[in-house]
Amino acid sequence: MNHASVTSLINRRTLLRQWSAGALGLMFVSGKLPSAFAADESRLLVHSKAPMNAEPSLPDLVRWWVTPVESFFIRSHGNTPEINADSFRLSVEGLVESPLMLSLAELGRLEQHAVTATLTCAGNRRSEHSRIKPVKGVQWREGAIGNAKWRGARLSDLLKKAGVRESAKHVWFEGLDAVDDGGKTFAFGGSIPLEKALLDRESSPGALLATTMNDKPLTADHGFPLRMVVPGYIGARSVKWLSKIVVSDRPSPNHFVADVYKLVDEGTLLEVAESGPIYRMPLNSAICTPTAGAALKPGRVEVTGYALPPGVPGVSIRKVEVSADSGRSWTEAKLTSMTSEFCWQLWSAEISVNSTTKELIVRAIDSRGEAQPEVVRWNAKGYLFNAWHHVPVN
Ligand SMILES: Nc1nc2c(c(=O)[nH]1)N[C@H]1C(S)=C(S)[C@@H](COP(=O)(O)O)O[C@H]1N2
Ligand SMILES: [Mo]
Repeated sequence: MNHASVTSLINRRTLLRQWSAGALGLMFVSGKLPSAFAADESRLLVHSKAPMNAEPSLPDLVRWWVTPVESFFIRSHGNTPEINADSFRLSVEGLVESPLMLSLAELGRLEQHAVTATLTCAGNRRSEHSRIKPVKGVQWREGAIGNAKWRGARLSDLLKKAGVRESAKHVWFEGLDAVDDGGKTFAFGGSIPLEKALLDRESSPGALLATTMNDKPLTADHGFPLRMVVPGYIGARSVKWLSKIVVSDRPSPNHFVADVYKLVDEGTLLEVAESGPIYRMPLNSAICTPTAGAALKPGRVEVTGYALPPGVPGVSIRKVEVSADSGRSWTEAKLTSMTSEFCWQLWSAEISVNSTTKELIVRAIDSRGEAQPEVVRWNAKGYLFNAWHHVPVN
């Protein structure tokens, strides 16, 4: 079977599944792709519909500390599967004493925990890498980030129930989607070190098996009925449509762990083989208002945006600084939201601009005193862009 027919088969299967689910019948008649309908596109800039990749505008993004689902970016590599919650099962296997096969009701009987945590795509701000030298992939602006309240069982509790063997070092996740890549079709997968999975803190579980987002069941695009949420890590480790957990002595061999999410200069096979998977999302910040190209009147201007702590337990944002004179002087921003180790920090600053002001710049400093880098090394896959954010203004 060639690549194109595999794709059309998957689309057809998805269509049939959704058709039989009944809910999207009218959309089917209108002839559009169902994957596009699960999202409220009116508030998102859609990079692609199949797979669904979309981000909010920056002024919309920082309107709330907890991002409404309608303004939350969507990053999917394959179809958005329609899953029957009644027949859904999560399997837990590998290096465990008792493999498990759990329904959603059974998962719901584990102690439930809520956490507010920010999810950021490793490719957030990729378009800025591309300005240095073009990078393939979704050209994300600064909006592939969102902060939501998630609820569900802790991964650590599930692993305790299964009984982790002594040789275990990593936990693999696998979704129910079908991704086409390099002529093959397979499920998206992720993997985290066991230590991270067990690192429950008062403010946050090491990793959560989330069934709700902002107090409502997950939407199809965000992983219904079950997804991982791994606070502090790149979004790719928070596997959606989660159906399988494997405990192992090594990271997952899934393409998205073994090959994709790595920092490489040119991306040769050797370089990919020699570098490890990315886990943490580093310190970052972005100006969200005013937006690029805004016409500013000389005088005081309010600048707002977000800053992201480095995903290290106990480390939060200490300071955010804005400059209107190419970094010669800096104005300290007011932190306008809650401060939490795995959540973004919203901020606002009043700064003077004049007729010579060409751009606004922001940088963040974390509670260890580490500052966001002024420049960042270009990498072939366009990940982890976290240089000072520059916004040209008139
Ligand atoms: N099964 C599955 N899980 C996935 C993905 C995917 O394509 N398939 N994309 C990952 C990536 S790269 C990111 S950034 C986040 C995005 O989550 P969201 O779409 O809910 O914002 O989901 C992750 N989990
Ligand atoms: Mo991502």
